[in-house]
Amino acid sequence: MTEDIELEVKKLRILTANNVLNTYPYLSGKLRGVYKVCITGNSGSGKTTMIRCFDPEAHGREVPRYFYVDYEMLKKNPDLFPESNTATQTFDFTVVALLLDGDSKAEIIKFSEISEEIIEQKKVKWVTIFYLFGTPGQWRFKDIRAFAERRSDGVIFIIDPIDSKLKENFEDFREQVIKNVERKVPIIYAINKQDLPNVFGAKELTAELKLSEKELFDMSALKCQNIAKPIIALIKKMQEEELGKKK
Ligand SMILES: Nc1nc2c(ncn2[C@@H]2O[C@H](COP(=O)(O)OP(=O)(O)O)[C@@H](O)[C@H]2O)c(=O)[nH]1
Ligand SMILES: [Mg+2]
Repeated sequence: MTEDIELEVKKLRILTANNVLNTYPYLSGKLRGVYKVCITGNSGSGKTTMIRCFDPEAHGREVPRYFYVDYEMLKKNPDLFPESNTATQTFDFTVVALLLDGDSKAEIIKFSEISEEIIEQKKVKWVTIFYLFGTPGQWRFKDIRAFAERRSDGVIFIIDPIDSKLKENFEDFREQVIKNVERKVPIIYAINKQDLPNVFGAKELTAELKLSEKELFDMSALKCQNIAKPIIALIKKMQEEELGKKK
């Protein structure tokens, strides 16, 4: 079963890469793959905020975070729920490209901004394209989340350090993600909200969450700080596994 899925996914990625090369022939010899990556994690962890750093227009449909909302009251008190008034109902989506130059300097840009001039100007050697799916984190939208996570090639898992049930939520949620992806793929974890004072970071949570240093990163989606690092680490892991260095 998993083998069939693996083959089907590979076939689809090859077809997509060929389509990309037909449309952007100047990427020939530089394209390192076209992947589906999902950015997932519990509701309120910062998925939408992170994706907007790459593409401000990438967001899906946002709905009131709570069922029973008095809109009049909310209008008068916009900070009533300081942790955010809305939650993602569908999913956030954008296409980005990771550019690597000859010195392995990495940069992520919106794919729609790519051009032959940029590739030349930046002396780009390798281009990796990602379809980024930001999932809805709320339980009531779990079926839409399953769709957004389905058959991803890699996962960025965002952790909210101010979640009072962090460990429990982390384990439950991860179990669902692995099930939804339908096959074993690399996962990189990012502890968000590092701009806040006195929150746990990767240093404190590595052992607690039974992860290794290499798969856990600190970031602040709000300030768009360190958001490329987890993605670059994910690519590296995906490509290493593809080349069969690790199983
Ligand atoms: N302080 C801080 N707040 C953040 C950060 N990232 C997201 N938030 C806030 O957390 C709330 C939920 O963010 P959102 O991106 O909607 O989370 P999602 O449910 O995972 O998509 C919003 O009020 C964001 O402004 C961050 O890095 N630092
Ligand atoms: Mg969201």
